[in-house]
Amino acid sequence: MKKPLIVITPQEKPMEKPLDMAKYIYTVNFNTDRIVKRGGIPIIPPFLSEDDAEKLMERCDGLFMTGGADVDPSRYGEEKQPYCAETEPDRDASDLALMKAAMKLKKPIMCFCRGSQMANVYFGGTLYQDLKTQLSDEINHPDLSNFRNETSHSINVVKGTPLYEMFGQDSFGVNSTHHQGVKEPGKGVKVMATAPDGLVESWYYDEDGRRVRAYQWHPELQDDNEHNMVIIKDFVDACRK
Ligand SMILES: [Mn+2]
Repeated sequence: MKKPLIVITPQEKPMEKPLDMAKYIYTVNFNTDRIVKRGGIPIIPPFLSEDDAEKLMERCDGLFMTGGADVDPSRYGEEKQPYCAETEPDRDASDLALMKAAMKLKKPIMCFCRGSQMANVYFGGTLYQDLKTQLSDEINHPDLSNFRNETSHSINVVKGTPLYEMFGQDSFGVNSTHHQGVKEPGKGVKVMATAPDGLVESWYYDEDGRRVRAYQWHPELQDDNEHNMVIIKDFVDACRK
């Protein structure tokens, strides 16, 4: 069976504090491990120019847009507010270059957390810079109490979407470690699931043979969970085609 080569978007390396470095390695290991377990071969490049992003994507089979820092609000035409956290402009540029290349070359794309936000911005959408300030505090989306691996809140799945077809369930639980989220969906972005406060928790894009699946939670951190195993396998299988 073909083993797809999957590009994982890199994070900025926080070299200043040992704890940040430990967190960085921890996150990288989770992302690569899940791809290996579902039958793919992960590749983490450094930040890339548009030209090199396209040359790399030509040789690979799919793109995994990972979690991380806040997207710079200038990318969606807003001023950065005090409640927006630290941004990584170099990472935004590299992520967008890889996204553009994968879209052009029609390679499947899977997005988790920040990846889902970045991809929505790619399609011209906007983000909440802080959910508690701008949407509601009904749900504790930035739930850091559970070490990322337990269910934080439920989601309502939209019938007729790929996520509904995957499980045939109206609702299930997800983890939640984000303080930002999709405000206005971009062009072609279709909502697959929402949180009880109405926030978009999952969306997809299927046009002209292009395939994007986006999830606001962290399936890679809750890998023994029946839903998350299938979500990652679904992507790796799509990259194999
Ligand atoms: Mn959430």
